[in-house]
Amino acid sequence: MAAAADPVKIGFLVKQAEEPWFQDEWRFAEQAAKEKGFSLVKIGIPNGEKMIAAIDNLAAQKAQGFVICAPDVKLGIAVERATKRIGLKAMSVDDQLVDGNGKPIASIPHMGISAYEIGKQVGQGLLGEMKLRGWAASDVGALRLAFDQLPTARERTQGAVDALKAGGFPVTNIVDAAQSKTDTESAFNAANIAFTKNTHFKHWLVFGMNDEAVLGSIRAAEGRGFTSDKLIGIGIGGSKTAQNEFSKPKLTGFYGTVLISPKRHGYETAINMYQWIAENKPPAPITLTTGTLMTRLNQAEVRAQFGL
Ligand code: FCA
Repeated sequence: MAAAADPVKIGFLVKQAEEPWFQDEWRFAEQAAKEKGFSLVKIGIPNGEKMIAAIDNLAAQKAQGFVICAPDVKLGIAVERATKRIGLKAMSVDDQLVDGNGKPIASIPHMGISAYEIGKQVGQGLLGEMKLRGWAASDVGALRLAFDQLPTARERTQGAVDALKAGGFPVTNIVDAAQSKTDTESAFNAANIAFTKNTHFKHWLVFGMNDEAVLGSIRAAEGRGFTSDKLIGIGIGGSKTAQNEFSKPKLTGFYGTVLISPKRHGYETAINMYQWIAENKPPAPITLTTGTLMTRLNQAEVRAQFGL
């Protein structure tokens, strides 16, 4: 175990290092490291084996703790065991770690998004825009990109479904498409199958767990002639994936996203971990962050509100 006088070293482990959201989290964690003068070790952990190797590696480097978004939340017990064995502090970000019964692990503090509420904002945004366009609900399909094995993903899309239902959208027009992974390509493939099976809709609403899910589906819909006037997609995130879409000269089906805060999730978790290590001040057991609907029109304003 590291001695109290050792310089503070903190790991930041993420499941999908190539995804802009995680790049942003790392960037803000770096900011915290500069400010507080600790060193930050960033490691991508695409699977359980890499995750365990990364934790061992941190211990060997005399790190005192880490922030983690695990490749599978069911690895929770493995994380808890590893941290106890080698005396490292752990906090989860984005995806809350669970035990064998699917129950959150109490010894690991967590910062995540208020998934269900944010999902509701997605659903309300889709309905609002659909009404503005005057579409008859009977002509509209709503595609739910599903990754139900991840609780935060399931809660996000459930929020959207409930908002659609509450707004009178016909439940039978909601179509599920299960992604095998949480990237754009898997979403593209899943959406393609769903569109092939449901050719009777004139318009589509699209939602999913993040911007990548929605973007992949939008690309699939566009490939079938659903231009932006027939398609409304709202993602969750607001990092580069969404910004790239918004900066295209031509409108795409990617109408909006609920902006969430990579600054809070990156900077704040790193600071929390630092204070736990250096000042013996443990993080709050659970912190849930909020989001705001962002479109091409209000993006500058909303990003500014988030300090981005
Ligand atoms: C999950 C998703 C990411 C991001 C994050 C807040 O980890 O996989 O895309 O939405 O939650």
